[in-house]
Amino acid sequence: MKLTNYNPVYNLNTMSYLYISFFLLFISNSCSSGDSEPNTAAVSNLQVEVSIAGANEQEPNGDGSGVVQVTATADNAVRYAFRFENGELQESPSGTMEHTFSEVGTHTTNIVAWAYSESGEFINKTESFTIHKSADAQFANLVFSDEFEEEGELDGEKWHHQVIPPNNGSWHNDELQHYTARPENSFVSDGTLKIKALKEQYSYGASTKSYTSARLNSKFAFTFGRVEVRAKLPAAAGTWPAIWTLGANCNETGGYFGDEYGSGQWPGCGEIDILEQTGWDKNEIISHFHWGDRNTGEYQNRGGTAAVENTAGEFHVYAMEWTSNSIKTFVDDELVFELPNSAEKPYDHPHYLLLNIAIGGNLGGDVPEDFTADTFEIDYVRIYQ
Ligand SMILES: [Ca+2]
Repeated sequence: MKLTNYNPVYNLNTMSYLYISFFLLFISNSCSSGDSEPNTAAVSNLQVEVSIAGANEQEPNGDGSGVVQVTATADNAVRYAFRFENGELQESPSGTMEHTFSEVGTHTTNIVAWAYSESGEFINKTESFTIHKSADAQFANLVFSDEFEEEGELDGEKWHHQVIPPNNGSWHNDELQHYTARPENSFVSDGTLKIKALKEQYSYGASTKSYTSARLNSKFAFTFGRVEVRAKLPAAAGTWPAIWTLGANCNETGGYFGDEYGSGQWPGCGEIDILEQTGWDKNEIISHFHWGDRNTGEYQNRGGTAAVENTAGEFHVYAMEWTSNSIKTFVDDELVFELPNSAEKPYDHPHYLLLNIAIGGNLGGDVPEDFTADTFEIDYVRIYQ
């Protein structure tokens, strides 16, 4: 492996381009004079060059941006693929790819490169190197946001209403509500999203419930990043607000992504509860993780709580920072819980964001007779990578 100085406009040595071009020309000429049999030669001689942005003699581990350029070449290869940070295999017909590493600090990591022959046979190679990522550079790019500035309906480009009860006419966890797409249950006004739980008789098909609410799916899925949601929580007993994610491969009935990312089931696809609050303790918040172990399939869960005053009267920022090494949740920049991340957990593939209030059930508990309505108010949702 060779470390080279990285220029934002990818800077392959012009001479090597020329050399490769002449070489290809020579090969194709020599083939064209013979028969037209497909090239069945074995792929060999895989070379991987990793170029860390800003690396030089003074800063051999780079300029702190965490950006690398990787270039793979091999004899008789027609396409390539790379894997970064134990993530998903990413195809690269050209053999060149840029990647931004997410973990802050100076650490040794690796890139795995694959080269494929025309017949699909492949070889691979792992390159290890040390890279520096500064805290300032992490999560610097806003990749999804809603500030809720447009009055009225939610932005249909960003949000999906999940309304089909997936569990025989009901939702899971013995919850008591139906979710609807009606403006009675979710709307934007005065710069904030309101998710409103109501006491009312409402039927979905043959199933009638005594409460309604809204459950939103982001139409944006992402792997690694920082999520920030500034919100006021509902105050009433029996309400169970949540800011959370599911693996986009969770193919739940009525969910936005369907089988686009595969047909996984909970808990195998992974769940991150950035914020939950029970219906009986409004002075505490919960962060919790539910997942299925990739090796054993066994259900696992971990989580923590934090005391927070006045969650209904004041806005607080509920955040989550997700890398290949850890997932941390925060309230107003105070750490709530940190889960070490690793390959046996399903936290290295795209997740989407959910916002909802459930009524009653496992974490909502008893709903008082005099409950009529309550609101979960969200000033913004911002996702950075
Ligand atoms: Ca706002």
